[in-house]
Amino acid sequence: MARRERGICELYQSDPERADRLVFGRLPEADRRGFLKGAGLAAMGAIVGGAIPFHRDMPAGLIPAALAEEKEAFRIEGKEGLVVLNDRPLNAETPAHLLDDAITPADRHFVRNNGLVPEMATKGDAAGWKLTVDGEVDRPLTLTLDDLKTKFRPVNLALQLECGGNGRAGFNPPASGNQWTVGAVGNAVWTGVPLRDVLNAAGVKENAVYTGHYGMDPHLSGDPQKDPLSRGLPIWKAMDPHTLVAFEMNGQPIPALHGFPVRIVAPGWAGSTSQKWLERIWVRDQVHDGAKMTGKSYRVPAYPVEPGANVPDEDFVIIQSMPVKSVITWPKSGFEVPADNRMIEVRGHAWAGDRAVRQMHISYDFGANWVEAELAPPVNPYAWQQWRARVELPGRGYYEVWARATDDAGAMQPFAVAWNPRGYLNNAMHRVAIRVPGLGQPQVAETEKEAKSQGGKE
Ligand SMILES: Nc1nc2c(c(=O)[nH]1)N[C@H]1C(S)=C(S)[C@@H](COP(=O)(O)O)O[C@H]1N2
Ligand SMILES: [Mo]
Repeated sequence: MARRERGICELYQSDPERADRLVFGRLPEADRRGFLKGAGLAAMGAIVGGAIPFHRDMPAGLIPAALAEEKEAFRIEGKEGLVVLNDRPLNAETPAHLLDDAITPADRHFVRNNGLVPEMATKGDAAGWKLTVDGEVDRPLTLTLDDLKTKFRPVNLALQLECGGNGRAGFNPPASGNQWTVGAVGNAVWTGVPLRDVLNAAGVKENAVYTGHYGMDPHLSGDPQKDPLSRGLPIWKAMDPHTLVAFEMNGQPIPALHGFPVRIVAPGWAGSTSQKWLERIWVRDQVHDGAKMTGKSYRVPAYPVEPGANVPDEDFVIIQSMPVKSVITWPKSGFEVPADNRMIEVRGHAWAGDRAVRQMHISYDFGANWVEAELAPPVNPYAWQQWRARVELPGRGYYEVWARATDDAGAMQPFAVAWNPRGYLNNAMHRVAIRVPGLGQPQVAETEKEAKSQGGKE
């Protein structure tokens, strides 16, 4: 197969015919039906594991279900149940109901790569690894993993990490990029050294304003001169004691996909600022201008724009803190509640960038009434918070449970979020479908309406 610059899923979305050609070999341009002839048909047969009797009716550009289910490219070892959005670079999100744990296990933590996984990470051998700290510092440093672990005081923190593009699938007109729904978020326990302590050991000069981070991941093109991603932080965020140079995830060496041996964790900010496979911290006297710091990458217009607007690059600002948000992890969307026992528990997590969540509400009548949920404090700053509520559905029918978090500045999740060109920062409320099956007349009884008209319950 030819070297692919883009993943199969993305390619099938944007150019299905070209994707077919790449996967199955040359195909006649004009005749899309019955395209599977000769070598192409044989190749597809080999891939799906058998001849295809109805190949004449198989639409061009269709990813065969067998390929989607079986092939390595669509499954990630150790990440069962995650939905792969792209295989090159690798991007996978977690279905909401698999995010139920307070601490996200590594095998359920979403993956977002901009380039390829570096060889050192795949091999899991940090022997040759070094971290350089240079630029606007008094004493440039070179640290081994051992130096990091022994010359500084490590901390353990549960930290929420959310991709800036989580929720992109909800934008209209659609924004290009991974079509994340709700699952590009996680909350693992990270062990590491506060970035602040590393910077202080090097001595940050007065004129420093930003850090620039470099990882070991190769660019998709294979060009060693190019970085897939090099992000940074303003000095004040780099100096926050919860911003870590981490070397363990949930008590284990960081898995290859999550940045082995060492990564930044800048909790509460767009996930892109949490540089994986870290090898250099360049302290700068200007805002870092590495790969995907400029243009429209991880940036949004400085002012509200109408959907579909064409906004000039110079009007974009860098995304920093993520907005208040929550996810319903139970019940799973589509859940059926028995008609004779309609009391359900609804639960999930909530988080709010650099802030804490102050209140959590749920509605099961499309937002007409809201019930306050029990909300736990974070186990430490920047950990997501658990919430739960018990509600009794009034009778048979179709319901949606909506969840809405409010942060400690009073900001709430909206029903729908304002559009932006690259589809970032979608913190619209999560909704799940619930059905109470049954025969007979709907029982969303007059009594309910009466209760409300007599002053309401909530
Ligand atoms: N070196 C490097 N670091 C990176 C990335 C990358 O592509 N290369 N992706 C970033 C993005 S966009 C996100 S959302 C997070 C995802 O972290 P995870 O894959 O551990 O969930 O890593 C960030 N760090
Ligand atoms: Mo991201």
